[in-house]
Amino acid sequence: MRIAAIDRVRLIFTLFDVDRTGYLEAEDFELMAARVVAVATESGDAAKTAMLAAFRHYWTALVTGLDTDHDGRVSFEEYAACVLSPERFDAAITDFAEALATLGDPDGDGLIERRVFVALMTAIGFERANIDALFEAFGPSEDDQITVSVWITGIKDYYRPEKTGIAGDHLVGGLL
Ligand SMILES: [Ca+2]
Ligand SMILES: [Ca+2]
Repeated sequence: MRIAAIDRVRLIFTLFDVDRTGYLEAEDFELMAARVVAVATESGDAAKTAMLAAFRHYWTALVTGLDTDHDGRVSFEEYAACVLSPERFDAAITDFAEALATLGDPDGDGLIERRVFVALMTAIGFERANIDALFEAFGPSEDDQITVSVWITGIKDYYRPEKTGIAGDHLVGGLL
């Protein structure tokens, strides 16, 4: 099955509409951020604060760049336009990717254990089978860890429409 960027984007929209209003709103990002930070039990305050800021940065970028009807919320049709000009969201997505991966590395050794990865990705709302498939695609070490940099690259690739056959497609597989 060939996963297109629009399928990846659709999944993110569905997960990020935390309160199920059918729109992305500031509140969704607060709810999501709280949920993600809540499972990062081993992380320090600086990493949690950075994650909260990254979620807000991402929301601000989306509502600024995509809310074409200016109703203060982002519909799926509005959101889907992000695949047309992904470069506008590079800074916010990089910020988000780095904050999430940092949260996944509480001991700061540059490596992420599967259980921490699973906890964070489950908090975002992905299915366990998809999370494990993604972790495998990232090529874990013998002691079942992936690197922070591989995860950051994986997150950024996920949002790049020209990328196909990427590790992140495992998050979408089985859901379409
Ligand atoms: Ca919503
Ligand atoms: Ca709107």
